[in-house]
Amino acid sequence: MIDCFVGIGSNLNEPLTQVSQAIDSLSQLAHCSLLKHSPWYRSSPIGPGDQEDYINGVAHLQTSLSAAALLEALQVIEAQHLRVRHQRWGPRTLDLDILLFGQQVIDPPNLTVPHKQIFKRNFVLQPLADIAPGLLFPDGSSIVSRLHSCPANALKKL
Ligand code: A4P
Ligand code: MG
Repeated sequence: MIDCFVGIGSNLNEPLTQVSQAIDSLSQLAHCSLLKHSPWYRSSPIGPGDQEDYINGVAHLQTSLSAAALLEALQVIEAQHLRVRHQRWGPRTLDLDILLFGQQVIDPPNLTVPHKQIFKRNFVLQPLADIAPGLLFPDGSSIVSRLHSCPANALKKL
């Protein structure tokens, strides 16, 4: 089993309901066990134009799936939440990103792990630190040092 962290975000159609339902869906994923999830945070949007605030959090799973199979399973859950992709970094009902997949480094095109924006986003690093305070990234850096050097973006624990 591989320890995996999944970033959860929503800023459309009752985001708190979306992210809570996402936890239910993650807890039922085949070949995965959901170990825990972080508290929820309200965060200012990073991306184009006039968007609502996001609700963000992180889930810790153990899985026997490959990273590619897990991505497919997460995209099925996104689709169940009627996610429509219009615009990069645009508003969304549900975004599920693979933040970390064990200590694996996975290169593009289809999947980049660790997630390419992870170190710039406190709405990812803070909930990750809440549930995995001793975490080390594949490059040997710690969650504590990464959070310390992350740009501050408005973030409120719910
Ligand atoms: N993909 C590559 N790596 C991954 C990965 N590690 N996890 C590919 C998941 N998917 C990954 O993703 C496009 C493609 O990225 C997928 O088909 C997959 O093959 P997408 O979710 O359709 O597109 P996107 O989310 O619009 O683009 P991107 O660059 O993934 O955006 P992010 O990084 O997900 O950011 N502001 C706040 N406050 N909170 C947020 O949660 N989220 C975003 C989206 C922007 N601003 C935000 C937030
Ligand atoms: Mg995404």
